[in-house]
Amino acid sequence: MAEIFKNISKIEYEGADSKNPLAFKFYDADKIVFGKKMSEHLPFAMAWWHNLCAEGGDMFGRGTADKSFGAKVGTTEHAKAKVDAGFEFMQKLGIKYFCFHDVDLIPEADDIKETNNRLDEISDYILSKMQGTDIKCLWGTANMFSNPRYMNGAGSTNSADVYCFAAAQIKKALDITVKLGGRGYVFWGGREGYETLLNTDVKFEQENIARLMRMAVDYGRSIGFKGDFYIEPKPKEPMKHQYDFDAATAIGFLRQYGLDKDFKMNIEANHATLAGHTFEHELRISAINGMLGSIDANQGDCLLGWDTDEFPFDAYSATMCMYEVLKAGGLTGGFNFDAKTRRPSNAYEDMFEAYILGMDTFALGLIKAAALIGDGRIDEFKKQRYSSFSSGIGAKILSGKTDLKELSAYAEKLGKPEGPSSGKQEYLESVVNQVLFGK
Ligand code: XUL
Ligand code: CO
Repeated sequence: MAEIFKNISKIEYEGADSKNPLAFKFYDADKIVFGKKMSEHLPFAMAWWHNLCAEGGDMFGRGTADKSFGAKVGTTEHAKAKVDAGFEFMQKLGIKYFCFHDVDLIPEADDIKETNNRLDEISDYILSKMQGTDIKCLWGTANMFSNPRYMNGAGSTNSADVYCFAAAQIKKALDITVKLGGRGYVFWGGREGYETLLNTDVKFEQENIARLMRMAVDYGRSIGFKGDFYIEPKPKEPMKHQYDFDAATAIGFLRQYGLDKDFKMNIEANHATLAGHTFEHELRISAINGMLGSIDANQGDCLLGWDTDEFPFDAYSATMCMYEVLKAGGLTGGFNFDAKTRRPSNAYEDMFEAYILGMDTFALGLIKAAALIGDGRIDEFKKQRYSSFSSGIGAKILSGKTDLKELSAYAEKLGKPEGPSSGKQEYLESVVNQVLFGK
């Protein structure tokens, strides 16, 4: 088969002093950091939709990038050319996973039976490409937001017929995910929300979404899917309000409907910031609830109010992310670059340079997070900060063997509390800078 990215050879690690744009400066796959190979800490994935499908169109102009890969767009040959391009791309970068929506793989037909036939054919082709490589599927999902039938939602639709189409798409996407050995299955509810409460029965819609998720779990388990289901929280866009607003909301929803044993979170950095949170906040909330599953690695622009899906460049943010991931003991999923090159970055090299940037940023984040933990000052400070609960009345509170009467008597005896001690934020921030930039 003809090489597609002709002037680009395998991307190698050349180190921080390299000036070669097509080399890794920080990502050194086999290097041991914090007890494991970098590649084990960082199971990177390629997002089929941005990398192989999106041509850079926006609301004001059409695409600028050529993603035909030598075939006529919209044909079976094109679907296969995307697979060829994707595998060549992943192999050249040393990426071991990919993520997909059903309709990223093939053009959707008018009749769902025909769509499913196309999905069977292309997934056979992907499977044949996987053989002889170490490339695997990280997660699959069904696109239940682009087709006009989902204008009122998928699980949250007012139309029982449309609900059945959502169910059919999930069933097929699960079949393919299992066929390709996927580690996870994602629900991102882009249309699961509302534009106005005037026409919306929130309780009814949420119960119907939960029913659909329950059926997905039951079907998935019945065909041997052993991985995690994920909710990918996002507060808004395209809907004004989305039910999976943030990790805390999604975790509450899963617990309410008894889905928390089968689901974890897929946290996307840009979704976190749209919800008014930091990336690390969403990771922390997921981790402390035992639900940190996977990550959509990208970044937003704090000056813009929408999901810009930029390749991660912010080394502070990546460090804070990897600090949370290391503290949580790693991910069961991976790091999917749900990110697109900027519209004017329309050359093949830009696709590679974007992934090099993303992989290097997370490698840097990993190295620096390990250094922060190794330095120990932050963890030690945090431990000390709560030390009044290690003995005396504090320990009694933690044991649960006290009550308001006893605590009130204790307070009256003291008359006035000591402290509390300084939070020392500025000192801790300077420790971070020292670890990041000191020699
Ligand atoms: C949309 C988004 C999706 C999900 C998968 O903001 O992040 O691409 O990752 O449907
Ligand atoms: Co995403």
